[in-house]
Amino acid sequence: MKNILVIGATGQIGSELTLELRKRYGDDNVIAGYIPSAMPKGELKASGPSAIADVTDRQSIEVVARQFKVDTIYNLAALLSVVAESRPAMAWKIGIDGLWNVLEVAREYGCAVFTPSSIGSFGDTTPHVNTPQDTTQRPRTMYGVTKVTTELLSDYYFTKYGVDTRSVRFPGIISNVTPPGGGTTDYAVDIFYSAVRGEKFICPLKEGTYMDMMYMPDAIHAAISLMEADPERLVHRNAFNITSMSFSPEIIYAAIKKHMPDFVMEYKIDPLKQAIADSWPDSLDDSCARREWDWKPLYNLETMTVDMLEKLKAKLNK
Ligand code: AKB
Repeated sequence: MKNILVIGATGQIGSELTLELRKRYGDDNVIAGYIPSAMPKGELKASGPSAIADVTDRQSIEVVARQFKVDTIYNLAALLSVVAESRPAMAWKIGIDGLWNVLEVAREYGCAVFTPSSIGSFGDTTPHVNTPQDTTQRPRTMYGVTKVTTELLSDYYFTKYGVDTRSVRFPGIISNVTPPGGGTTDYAVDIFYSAVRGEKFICPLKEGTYMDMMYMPDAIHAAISLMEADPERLVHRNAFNITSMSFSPEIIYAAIKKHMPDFVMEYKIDPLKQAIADSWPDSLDDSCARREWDWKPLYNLETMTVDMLEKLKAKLNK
């Protein structure tokens, strides 16, 4: 039986991942790790144990690992790309000093560790179309710097100490539960909220700005299946390219407008977001993930759009 700690359990991915892990492994075996400024609420709080687990405080992670006999850690603590540019020191402290703390605890207590990387680990000099698994990674954002370092440090702990580290490069993640905060791909979530609220959407990125995206159920499925994968088959570890779809603002706008013909989108470009998006891939090649652990997304743009609109209408009483 697994005992799992999710660090960052109240965040965009953590809030849904924790509930899914509880369904699979039992409510009592999945601990929602949080920091005091982001306490679990509602179902997350009621359905299982929670504990303070602050990546910047190694002892807090160690206490939870010992108390709950943790054998697997999903480490989701990070600042997203746009926020990280305004708070680079904090991005490093959480992303890398924090990861170091998690890996040290994992080494001592024999835990497997999942720490996501991102399409943000690529940069201007990376091939942008069908970006290969193994290619140039020279990002110029602090977010990208922390993500490449995450990949390297996680690989280091695997080869040097045998810590079972695994990771994926998440694309933009679209969800109807917890909104993202401070990412470059956030527009692909915000556009759905505007559409359902009957508001005009002001798009911060130019027409023709392609990025990889994924619906949350696929992102959660990816994280769990990679951690369940047969280690003998894994040629790579940190981190696998994965994707479900690649689109630009006008394409997602058209997909929503098909169901909501009165919806209006206008452009007002945010130069920072645009520069970051331009440095990221247009589309990833995720064949290694497909080959090594049978990665296969369930949703495409159309099926995600239908589900997002339905769920958000119910959530916002529209
Ligand atoms: C961001 O936009 O910063 C994130 C990411 C793609 O890693 N959603």
